Amino acid sequence: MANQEVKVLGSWESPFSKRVEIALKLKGVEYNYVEEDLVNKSPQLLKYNPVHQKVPVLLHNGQPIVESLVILEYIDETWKTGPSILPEDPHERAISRFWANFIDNKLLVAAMKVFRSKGKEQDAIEETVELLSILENELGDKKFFGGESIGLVDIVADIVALWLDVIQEGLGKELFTKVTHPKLYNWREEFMNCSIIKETLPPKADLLAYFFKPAHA
Ligand SMILES: N[C@@H](CCC(=O)N[C@@H](CS)C(=O)NCC(=O)O)C(=O)O
Repeated sequence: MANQEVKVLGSWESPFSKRVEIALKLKGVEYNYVEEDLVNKSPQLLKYNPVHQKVPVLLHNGQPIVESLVILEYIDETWKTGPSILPEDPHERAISRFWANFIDNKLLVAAMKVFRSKGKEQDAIEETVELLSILENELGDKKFFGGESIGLVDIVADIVALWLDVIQEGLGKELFTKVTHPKLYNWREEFMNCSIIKETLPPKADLLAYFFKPAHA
């Protein structure tokens, strides 16, 4: 596509923003990145995402698309270069969407309860561990949720690979380890070792410092 302008309004510590950057890089799409200050949101962010006022926002030739899962599908449908993010088969596509929603609407909700209670809500810890086991079961013996290559569920699970690890380390509470969730653990190693993932996700130490600084902790 010639003469196209692609811009991402994002935040360095946001797993949702990082999903969009990973997808654009997988597709080989060049983009301009604008770091948003979420404490002092820019007029641009409020204009382009008036409903949620959140990052990420993808601007494609000036047209805004918001909500990371919606953006990932838009990217896959718009740029046919590079690997497909969703499978071709309608049933497999539906299954991928189901697990992407499971991560955001079940797993993340439970993990946020753990984070907000500073690890004190034992029920939330147990629920998170159980939901991770369900996700591990879905992964089975595959290298990635997408099979041999990274797909929608892998990208959405960036939050599991890095942010959940930050939560467990920051709180000193085990959520998933090599012993409790061996397949998910191996998946994380494979995922974090991909060059695009390495160059896109922030260092764990920076996230630990950010999420466990006195204002948050
Ligand atoms: N469901 C949204 C979640 C996006 C989200 O929560 N973004 C956070 C950063 S991690 C944000 O912009 N927060 C600003 C706020 O809540 O005011 C998505 O998938 O894009």
